[in-house]
Amino acid sequence: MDTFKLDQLGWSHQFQQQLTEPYSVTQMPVRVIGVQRSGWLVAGETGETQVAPSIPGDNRPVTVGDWLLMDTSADRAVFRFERKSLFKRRAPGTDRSEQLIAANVDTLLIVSSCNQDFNEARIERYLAIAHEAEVMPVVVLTKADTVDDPHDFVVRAAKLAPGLLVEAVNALDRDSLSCLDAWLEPGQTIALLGSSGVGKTTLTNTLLGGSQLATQVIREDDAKGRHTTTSRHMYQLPDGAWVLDTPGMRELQLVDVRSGIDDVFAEISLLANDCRFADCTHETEPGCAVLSAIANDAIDADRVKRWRKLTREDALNRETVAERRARGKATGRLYKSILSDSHQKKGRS
Ligand SMILES: Nc1nc2c(ncn2[C@@H]2O[C@H](COP(=O)(O)OP(=O)(O)OP(=O)(O)O)[C@@H](O)[C@H]2O)c(=O)[nH]1
Ligand SMILES: [Mg+2]
Ligand SMILES: [Zn+2]
Repeated sequence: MDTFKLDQLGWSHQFQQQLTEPYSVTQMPVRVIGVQRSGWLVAGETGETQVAPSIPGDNRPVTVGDWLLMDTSADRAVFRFERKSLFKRRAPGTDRSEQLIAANVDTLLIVSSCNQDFNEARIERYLAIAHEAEVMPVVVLTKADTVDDPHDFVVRAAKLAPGLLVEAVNALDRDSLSCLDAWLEPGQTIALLGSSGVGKTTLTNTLLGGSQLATQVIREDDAKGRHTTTSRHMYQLPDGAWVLDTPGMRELQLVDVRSGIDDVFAEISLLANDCRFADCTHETEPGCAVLSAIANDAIDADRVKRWRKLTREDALNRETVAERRARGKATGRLYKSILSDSHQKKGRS
């Protein structure tokens, strides 16, 4: 079994300094490299092992990429280290809880492709998450080999955040991925996020170098006979970096990313400071700096629409369930009073 030096796993002073005393001989920092229902797959100086998915006295969720302190005598995790970075989203469905995607990532590869999957609004969502987590984003446009000229896609993507790096690649060809080598230093962790079918696993396999793909990558055939990733897992590349492959996300609802959104849409959010009203919605208000910039063609009206949508969504998703219920009730009462009011008016007329 492979054993790891901690620095190869991404250990750094940020984690080290969280230890207030030297850990005992039975304690060992480990990194969560896979999350399954049955347990956490962790890697450390003695190799890979599976541990029970819980920490006594700490029921906060753990995600792939997390650092844990393990008690080897009891074979269980006893402490989770504070994270360097965290990606999360609002879970789809009715419970709308927060769902952790990955922790302690150094570089986020936002994977999209040079075809119908390419979607500015979707890339902006991932960018907001990266900016909020203060993780360097790189947009990787796959399937560049399937179009005559990927240049148009690259130009469109590069406009989506100030200074954004965009690379067009063929995920099946290692040479075309050499543009990513700068992010693949030993101990670095890169995560791949993007819709299903864009090529995240293909890219991972190509970086891993052919032979390992059959055994390392957990795949399942979906209904269309397509391979689709069903769990999150980190893989160590031959050069010592870690790649975190994730299942494609159908829906990426943002939560707590207000400052991330402001960074991604900097040209708009900075303008908004000049609006006459502090609570300007940039829709009809007089003295709105955003509306006048649109009128002068200084900013892109479509991008403003997407910015408004994300800002609203973030605010809504930030509400706790209790707040949502309270608002639901209040809205219900409001509707009732409006209805009874209008009945009364009708009654009078
Ligand atoms: N020609 C070409 N095909 C690609 C490229 N990237 C991915 N593919 C193909 O696209 C299909 C889907 O790729 P996957 O790597 O499984 O996509 P994924 O993002 O992992 O999808 P999920 O696991 O469902 O999220 C496969 O048939 C790949 O061979 C590329 O750059 N060029
Ligand atoms: Mg996959
Ligand atoms: Zn305004």
